[in-house]
Amino acid sequence: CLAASAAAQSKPAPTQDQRMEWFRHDKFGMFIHWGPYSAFAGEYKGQKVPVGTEAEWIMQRFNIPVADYRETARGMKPVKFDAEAWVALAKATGMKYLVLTAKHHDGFAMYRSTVSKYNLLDWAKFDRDPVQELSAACQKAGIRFGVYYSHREDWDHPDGFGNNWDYDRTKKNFERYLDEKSKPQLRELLSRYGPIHLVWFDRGMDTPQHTQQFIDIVHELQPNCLINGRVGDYGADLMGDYQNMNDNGMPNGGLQEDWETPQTMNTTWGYSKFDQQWKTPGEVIHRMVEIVGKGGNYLLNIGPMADGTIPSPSVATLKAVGAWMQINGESIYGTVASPLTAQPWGRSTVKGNKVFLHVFSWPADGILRVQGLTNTVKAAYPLAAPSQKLALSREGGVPLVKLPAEPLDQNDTVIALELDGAPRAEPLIV
Ligand code: H79
Repeated sequence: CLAASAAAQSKPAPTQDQRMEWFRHDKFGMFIHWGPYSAFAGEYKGQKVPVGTEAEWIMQRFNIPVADYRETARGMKPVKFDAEAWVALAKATGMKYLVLTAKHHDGFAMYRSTVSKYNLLDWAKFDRDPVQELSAACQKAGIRFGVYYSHREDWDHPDGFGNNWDYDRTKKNFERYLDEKSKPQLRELLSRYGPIHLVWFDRGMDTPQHTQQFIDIVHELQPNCLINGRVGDYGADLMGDYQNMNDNGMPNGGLQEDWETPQTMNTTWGYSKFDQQWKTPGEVIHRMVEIVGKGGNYLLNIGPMADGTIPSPSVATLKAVGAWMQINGESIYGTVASPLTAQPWGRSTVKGNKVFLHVFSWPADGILRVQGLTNTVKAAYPLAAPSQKLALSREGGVPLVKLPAEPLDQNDTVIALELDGAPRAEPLIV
């Protein structure tokens, strides 16, 4: 009886491996940067945020006074916001998780906060809660929902980090900001919206003590929730569940820890009406394959407009990526880092006894040379036409695959190889 009640009381905390399971499988998520900066759209009193830099930093870049920024925030009316349509787009793209900026550095909460009136419902009098709606839509669609929360940086609160144009740096009481706003808001997000699968912190704490306080809050309220590596940014050991690359960063390869890279579709995270430097579907697919082939996750950002419209070039690109994923998703989900390095024709991903060859540029002679692979190859076929078995041979130890006459996809034709065991590679020059 005693033992039974003890067991009911203290369910053992999940191990890190258990918490990480979905993340390791899912590989591809949608990041959403959306807040009052979206209403500025890259311009303040005729001053333009340079294309190639972060439009969501407009308040800091032009030292916009809090009072001014707050006026624009008050006008945010996302009448076209459609949580189910956003989640449907993520799903159609093949994304498995979604992370919304619940509060970015500007300090504005995109949900009903009782901690601070500076939020979409109380401040802008928009009577809908995007965190609630997206959380519900994600649950319905089987997408994992996460929140971005700027825990250290806050340019609205007098004691928050970062705003030294309105506030005197020497008079700030950072602990007060943490106690009054940052920690209580994190608690709200983790206790009011059902399962939160990931908290994505940014510009982390500069002491391990502060970092641990935020980790403890997450573990207390949602033991299964993941915490990204940027919860602490002081350069010591990783304290989150996985490591983040720099914004838009790509590792050379060979990372031991779990990792994810956040990336943009143009060059900004928050919406800018000036930035039309969109990546093509091919570029997005090639990045995804490189990231996943190096063992990482791809968190790809959209920057909706203030009214809730997602810029149409990004929608078109995501749909094209989704069409490719529909056919080739098997070569992305549940894969692990490939032992093969980049090849003249493309890259590879690995799952069990299969290696997926991603052919970005079609060899002129129609023969695919798989440099470095030492396994016996049992069968080869395109993922887009699995019944089409491809002829195999070997030349000086290098496996050769006779390709179909034409690429089956203009960006990436995936050829699956069935091997005699897990893929092995000759030591390659890294
Ligand atoms: O949320 C996104 C970015 O806002 C955030 N991380 C991603 C996910 C971020 N954190 N730090 N940074 C970006 C570094 C930003 C530095 C700069 Fe700037 C912002 C360089 C240009 C704009 C500040 C303002 C320094 C120069 C101008």
